[in-house]
Amino acid sequence: MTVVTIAREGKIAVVTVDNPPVNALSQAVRQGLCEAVAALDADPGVAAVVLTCAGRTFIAGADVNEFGKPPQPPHLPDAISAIEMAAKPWIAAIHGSALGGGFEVALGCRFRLAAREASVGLPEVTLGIVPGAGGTVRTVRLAGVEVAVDLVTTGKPVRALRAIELGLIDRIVEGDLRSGAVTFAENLADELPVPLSLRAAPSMPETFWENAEGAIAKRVRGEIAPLRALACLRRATEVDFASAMAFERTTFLNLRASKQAAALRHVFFAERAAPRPAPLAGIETRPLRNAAVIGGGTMGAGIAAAFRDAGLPVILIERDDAAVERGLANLKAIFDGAVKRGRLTEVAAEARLAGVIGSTDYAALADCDLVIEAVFEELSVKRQVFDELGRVCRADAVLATNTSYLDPREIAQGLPRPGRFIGLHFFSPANVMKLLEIVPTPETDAATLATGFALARLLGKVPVRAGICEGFIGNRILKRYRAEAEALVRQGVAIADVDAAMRAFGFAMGPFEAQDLGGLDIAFLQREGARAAGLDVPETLGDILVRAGRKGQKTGGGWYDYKPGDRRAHPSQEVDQLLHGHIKPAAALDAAAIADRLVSAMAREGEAILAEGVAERASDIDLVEIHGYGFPRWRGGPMFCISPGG
Ligand code: T1G
Repeated sequence: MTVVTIAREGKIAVVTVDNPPVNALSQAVRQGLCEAVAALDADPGVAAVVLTCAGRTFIAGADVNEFGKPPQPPHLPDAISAIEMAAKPWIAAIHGSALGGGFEVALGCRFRLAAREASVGLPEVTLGIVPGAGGTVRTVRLAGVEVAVDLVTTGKPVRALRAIELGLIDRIVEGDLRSGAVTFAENLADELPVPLSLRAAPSMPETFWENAEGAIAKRVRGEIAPLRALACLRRATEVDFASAMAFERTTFLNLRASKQAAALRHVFFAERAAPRPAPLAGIETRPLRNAAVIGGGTMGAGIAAAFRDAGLPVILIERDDAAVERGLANLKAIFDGAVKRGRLTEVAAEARLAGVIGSTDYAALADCDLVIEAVFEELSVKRQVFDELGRVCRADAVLATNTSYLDPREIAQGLPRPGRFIGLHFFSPANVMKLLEIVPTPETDAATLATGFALARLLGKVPVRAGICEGFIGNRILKRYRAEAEALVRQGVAIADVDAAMRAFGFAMGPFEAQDLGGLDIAFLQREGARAAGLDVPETLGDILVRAGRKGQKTGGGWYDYKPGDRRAHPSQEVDQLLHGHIKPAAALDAAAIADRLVSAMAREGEAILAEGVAERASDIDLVEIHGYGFPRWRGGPMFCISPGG
């Protein structure tokens, strides 16, 4: 298949890249571009060249599938240099996303035009690398250092309207992009902009670089690429173009072979595989035009907010009017918070809330496509809800539970047409956390399961299918992680050392700090419930603390002490006294050994989960840990960590 074609519109040549699905810069595309430069330079009838792409997007970057292989010529920097130094000016016409190598190609063009909905970016750091074809060197020359630092070290793409403000593109084309670009090319001024490689680079004071480095180091918690990208940007302002390109390329090739890059590629492909499980290909999903949530507490309100963010009209059901008011107030607080953080305008927040109807009447659900309950984690309470839903909902409505610990089969017992029932386990805050554990029962039919995945795509969630066991995938591994952390403390390792080790590993918080934030009593009540049910559940160190009234930050103390109004954790003498006799004398263990011990324990539980078929593939477990439990993305997940490449 020819991936690069040339067409003529008068004296304008239109070069089209057509390499589905996202026009990645495979060897064939690079070859085709180089040949197009040579052919068009040699054609006296051509005055200028428009570069466009077929399909849904402009070039989305280098072909990530080629990363594990030795680079094949023509290399991208050379292809871009050929475009930049071509005798005829090239104009990039961008639709969809111009990302990574795709934006670097556009930087090699004399002009960058874009459709209004397009976006541009250099997301290489999200793959553990840096731009490898001039992204750092040309962007500082095009848009200045501050814009380049933000674009390259965060990896966040920029929408066209913002990109033009930042000087990253020259013009937004309304209407048909191709004809707009051809018209632009036909009317070029005689004097063309100087190619970026020939422009001087701006310089910045030492303090700028020191501050930038400090801010990035604080944000990335051990991730390498953003700081290496900053070093490339700095070099681009301090040496000539060729030397800066060489430095960038060396950095790129060096990082491409790194463990962090391998981990981030693993996550990249895992995230792309997750929303479309092969067994569900071709299965028709049920309609998702509206939804309802039973229960307006923290989880219910968060789920309703996620539905509203996706544009679904929502009915919120609560047991009485006062509870309905509280539920709506919880929702309002979520949207107000988004306004404060600049994520929503006031008008948008009002529209979000206006799309929610609060009610106590289950009859209002007669025409709902999907209903999810998020009521108290008590079997009898949940059963009552499904008795009502079974009575009022349509036969083809999807009925879901947000339970995190109960057995969905028991919740669905007695429900008419159980094929429409499924577990959809959201994570708090449900409108923010990306993970969605999808838990079918043996009765769940294929259409309902496929609809669960369709809902995840609609909400922008990362869906992972989980089998039924206590805690499904995520909470089961969490339980193992915490038990292993406690085992270290029993061995004499300091609580603060365990937390410090996991922060150094890349987590935002260690296991004990996280429990103090969430509350030690949640897991305690579960264990007490199991003990009351006659199960032999050993006493944990956490139980000792809860029995002493230490439930975490909310009681001023858990594993640590907290001063009123201050969330900083302070080692606690009372904890030392309470746990005295349960822990061995102090034992030193270095941070790497602690992290290795805890991550290995998570991975072993993951292996058991895989062996039992509770998870379908190891990468799903990694996605659960990364998108639900704060496992550092650049580590790839516990299963990746124990894999040969990890
Ligand atoms: N290479 C190879 N395959 C890619 C790809 C890429 N760069 N990007 C996407 N795909 C595949 C993906 O695996 C999936 O395949 C299909 O395309 C659709 O993707 C030198 C070295 C463009 C915004 O980081 O952000 O350039 O599962 O489901 O939601 O400096 O894909 O169907 O078989 O994500 O519409 C930098 C990565 C590379 C962009 C489209 N570029 N891609 O999102 O579709 S590094 C990136 C994306 C680089 C240079 C360096 C998104 C998208 P399958 P999708 P989407």
